[in-house]
Amino acid sequence: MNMVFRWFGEGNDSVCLEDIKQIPGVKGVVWALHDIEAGEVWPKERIDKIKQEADRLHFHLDVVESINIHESIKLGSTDRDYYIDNYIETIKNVANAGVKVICYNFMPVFDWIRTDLYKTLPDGSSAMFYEKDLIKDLDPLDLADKINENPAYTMPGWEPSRMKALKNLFEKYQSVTEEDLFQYLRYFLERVIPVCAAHDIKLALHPDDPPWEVFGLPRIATNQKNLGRILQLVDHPANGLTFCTGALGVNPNNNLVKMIEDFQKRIYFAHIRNVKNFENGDFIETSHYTKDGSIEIDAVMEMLSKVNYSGYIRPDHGRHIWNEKSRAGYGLYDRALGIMYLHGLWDAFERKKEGLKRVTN
Ligand code: DNO
Ligand code: MN
Repeated sequence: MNMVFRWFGEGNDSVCLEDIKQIPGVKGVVWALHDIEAGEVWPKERIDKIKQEADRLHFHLDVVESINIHESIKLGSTDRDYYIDNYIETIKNVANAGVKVICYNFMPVFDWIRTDLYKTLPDGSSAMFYEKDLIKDLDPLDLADKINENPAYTMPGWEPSRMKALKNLFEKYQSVTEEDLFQYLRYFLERVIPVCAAHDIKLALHPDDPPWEVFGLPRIATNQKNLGRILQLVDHPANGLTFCTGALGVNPNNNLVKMIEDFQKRIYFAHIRNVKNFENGDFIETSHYTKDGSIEIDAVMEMLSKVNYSGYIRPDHGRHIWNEKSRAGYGLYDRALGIMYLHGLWDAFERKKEGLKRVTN
C-alpha cells in the first residue's frame, strides 16, 4: 500500500506541500493541471514544473487525478478522435514524468454532485451533503436557462465556464443511452489502452458520484455488474479502476468488500472515505471513522490487506474542522486524521496476517 494525498497545486490549494510532508507515511501527492480544459494536451514544461516542486520535498508524482475526458468522447461525436489523439499525447507526456496511474471518470457533463458543500454536522464541523429531492425536482434545462441569466443559481461545485454550454450539452445527451455510453467508453479504451500498456501506465476509472442517473443523464460506473462489464470492454491489465468507497457506498446495495475481492487485480488506486446514508436517499460525508458513517471502512481495509493490495490509497474528502478554511472536502486536518485511522487499521490487519512474530522478535 502506498499512501498518497491529493494536492491541487501552488496557489490553488490552502494546503501546501510542507504541510503534507508532516503527515506520517505520505509518499506522494496526487496531482493534475487543473486549469487545463478537458481535451487539451498537458504541456511538458508545466508537468516538469510540478515535478521540480514535488522533488524538493521528495514526493513521488505516480498518480494523476484526473485527466478529464472531453464531452465529444462521451457523446461519441465525429470529432472525438481529435480529442482522443490529444489524450494520448497527454498520456505520453505524463508517462515521461514517471506517472504510473491515471484516474479519470466517464460521467456526462458533471463530475461529483452535492447540494450543500458546507452543511453543519451535529459536532459543529461541516461536510458535503446531497439532498436527493432537491436534485430530483430540478429540470436541468430550466436550470441551465436560470444559470445563464443569473450565475447565482449555480449548484455547488459547478464551474461557471462550463455552465454556458450546459443547455447545448444537455440537448446533445438527450439521445444518449447507457448502452451508447458503454460503446463510447469501449471506443476510447480501444484507442488508449495500447498506449498505456506501451508506457507502463494504468488507467483507473473513478466510479460515478453519486452512482445513479442524475438529471436524466446516463451514468454507467455505478455498481459491481457495470464495473465488471467496463473491465471486460477491453480486457487488459491497463484498463483498471479507482475504488472510491464514498462514491459507491452511497448505494447500500453495493457490497464494497466483495467488489475489492472480485476486482483486486484491477484496482490501482483507492479513495477511502465514509458517508452517512439516510433512508430517504440523502447522504452526508463524515469523518473516516467507521462508526461515524454507513460504510464499514474497517472491513474495507481488512479486505485490502487480505488481498495484499499494493496500489495507491488516499483519504478522500474530509469534513471542515477546527475552523479551517479550505476547498470543500479538501482541508488538511480531517484528511490527516483520516490517514492516521487508515494507517492504524492497515498496520493492525497486516500485523494480524504476520502473527505476533514482530512483537516477540
Ligand atoms: C472528488 C473526486 C472526484 C474525482 C474525479 C475523478 O473529490 O473524487 O472529483 O477526482 O471524479 O475523475
Ligand atoms: Mn473519490
